[in-house]
Amino acid sequence: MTERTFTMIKPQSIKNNHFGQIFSIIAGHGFRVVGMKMIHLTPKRAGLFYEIHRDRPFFKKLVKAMTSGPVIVAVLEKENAVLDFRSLIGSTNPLVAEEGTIRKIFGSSIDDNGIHGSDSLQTAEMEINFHFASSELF
Ligand code: IDP
Ligand code: MG
Repeated sequence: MTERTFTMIKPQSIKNNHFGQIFSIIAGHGFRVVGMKMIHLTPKRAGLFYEIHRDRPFFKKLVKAMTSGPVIVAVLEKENAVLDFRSLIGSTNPLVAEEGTIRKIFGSSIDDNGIHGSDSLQTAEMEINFHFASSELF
């Protein structure tokens, strides 16, 4: 089934100028970009985006990292997009991520794993609606 998933290129990947290579890998795996923009999250918006992690010990550090510079948010479309994209980015911790995954190639630590991907169809829908109006999707 054709699905949409949500991704966010994290600030470190923008600073390192890795976003071009990252999108090249994404496109090479058959994902079509149906929406994309560069934004700078406020601490409030970053906190809301990661609401489910609010009580975790790493929450403050996560919000700080996610607001340290602009991010690129994008909506990707493909058959089985949600699970396939999670496979393509790899494990949360780049140190244990599978060879060839985006986090393995471009991430340096669990705090700096380079990219976000929605973890379920329901989360994808929420995250897409959090960042995009339907008029911004093609
Ligand atoms: P995910 O991004 O693979 O879905 P989540 O568990 O949803 O992983 O965590 C969201 C983000 O929070 C991660 O991408 C990572 O940047 C950060 N994070 C998760 N767990 C830890 C941790 O144990 N220490 C520091 N940062 C973490
Ligand atoms: Mg997650």
